[in-house]
Amino acid sequence: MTNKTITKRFYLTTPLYYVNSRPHIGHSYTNIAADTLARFMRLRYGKDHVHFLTGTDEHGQKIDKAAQAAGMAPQEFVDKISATFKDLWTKLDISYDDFIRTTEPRHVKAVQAVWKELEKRGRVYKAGYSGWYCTPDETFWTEGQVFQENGKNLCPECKRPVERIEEENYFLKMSDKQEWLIRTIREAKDLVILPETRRNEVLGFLENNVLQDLCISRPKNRLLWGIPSPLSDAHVTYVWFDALINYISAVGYGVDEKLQKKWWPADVHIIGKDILRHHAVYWPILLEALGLPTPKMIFAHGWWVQGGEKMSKSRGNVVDPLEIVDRFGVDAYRYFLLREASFGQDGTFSEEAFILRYNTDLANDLGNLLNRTLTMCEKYFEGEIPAFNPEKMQKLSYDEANPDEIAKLIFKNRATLEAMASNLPDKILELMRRLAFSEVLAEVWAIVSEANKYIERSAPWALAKQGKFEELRCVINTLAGVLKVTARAVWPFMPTIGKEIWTQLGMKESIEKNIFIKGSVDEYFLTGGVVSKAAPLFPRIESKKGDLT
Ligand code: ME8
Repeated sequence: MTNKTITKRFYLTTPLYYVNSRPHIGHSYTNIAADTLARFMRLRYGKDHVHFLTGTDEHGQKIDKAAQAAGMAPQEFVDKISATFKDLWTKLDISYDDFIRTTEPRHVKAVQAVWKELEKRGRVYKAGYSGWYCTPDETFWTEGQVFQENGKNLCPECKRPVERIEEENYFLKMSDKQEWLIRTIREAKDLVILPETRRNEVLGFLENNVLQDLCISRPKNRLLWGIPSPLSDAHVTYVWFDALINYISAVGYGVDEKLQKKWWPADVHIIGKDILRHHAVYWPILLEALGLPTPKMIFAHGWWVQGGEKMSKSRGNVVDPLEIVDRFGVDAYRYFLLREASFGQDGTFSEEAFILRYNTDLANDLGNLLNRTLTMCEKYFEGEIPAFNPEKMQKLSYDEANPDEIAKLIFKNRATLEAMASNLPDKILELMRRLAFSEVLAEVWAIVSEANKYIERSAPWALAKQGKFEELRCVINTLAGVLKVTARAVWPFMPTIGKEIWTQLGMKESIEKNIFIKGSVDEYFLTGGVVSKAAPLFPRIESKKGDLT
């Protein structure tokens, strides 16, 4: 999404989540971020020009084992868990365009077509494999990569025990593409990796290691739960090789060339930093081997941690999104995740931090601004936002015979707020190019808090008492203007709340309209309109320690 990569269509993806257990905060974080970006891009390019893909990763040893532990057949098990992801996305307002499951026939066909294409291009071969396998990460490791502790061999990534494997497998050639990949990542033209630290991490890995060829199969006598290899009756596909292909199988690889051309290459793969290497090393090389372009951007965000450790089901330190949503609402949850941690950095989840943000940013700053504005419309202007005439106010403020210092100040502060609002769309655009969600929200809140200060400084209740109605009009119209821009700016982050503010302000047109056109928000600072009665958006919450975890 650098200037160069902006086109009139936008394809974004999330990882496909393993269905060995129910979704937790971490999974919801990636999908909320992707959803926000998708909504934002739809405002700019139009609904039909954005394709937002998510889904579930359903093969492999880990899922096979989980199904066995649950006493269920794998297919029955994955159907059940995949549905819990879908349900959560509905609950969290995730507006995906497509949900792909790796057990679907369209995916299976594409994976087999990829195998055949690679064989045709001479990129795969069969050989004996001996090494280590980490089931929780579904990752192969060499002798030198695992480490020992208390007589056990452990995975270098997740520090859990690995198992010894000796078997015949298929491999994808990697090392001859290493130089090409280093060059491509360095140039950052066709493939941008963000944040910068992650890009450096990948380059460091590529520059200090000779790439091993990637094992892409598992023998059927060890594992049946996989996509059959079209080259061998005795093998199924290695789960990571199968999973990565979803990004092209969902847009018609091997069956619909026109559709594939429409969407591929993806504009951004949003992932967590745990799966950076698979996406930034194996995936581009696989695509290059197929003769396809690489994704334009890979953004690897940070982790939600608890007690200093990554939140994950196997570590038993996860927070259930549904529990928080039931208590505090979907939009507060979406807001917290995207505001609390800068996208790319780790974040610490705690109930205290959640409640603090809720009460401060949502209840006090935004909720009160709306409440005070609507109440004043009700009290002083019979439930209407007063329309505003700049000329009258100009005259009043600068009347030389009778200078009105208060009017002057109110008019000047209005101009500051108007300028902030009118610059906001450009600022947001710039920040969204780097997926800087938290910084976007900080910009919006800067204007919200300036508007709250405007109320204090202008003391509208005193203006009313003194009969200064032109000034009062100016203040209230300005506040409503700020709120209209705020509603639109926060809508991709908080779709329900954005809409709620918008309709309470009496706005009739759809909120889903492009505000990223110069001058498109200026009219909000002139027009009036009938508002609804104030109803609190975010009732304050009293902290009850230790409830969430
Ligand atoms: O890796 N904090 O699936 P997965 C932030 N199937 N994000 C987190 C997180 C945390 N504590 N925990 C998980 C897989 N995530 C493969 C992917 S893609 C072709 C195949 C999020 O179920 C984050 O996006 O383990 C991370 O990359 C993803 O969930 C891993 O999900």
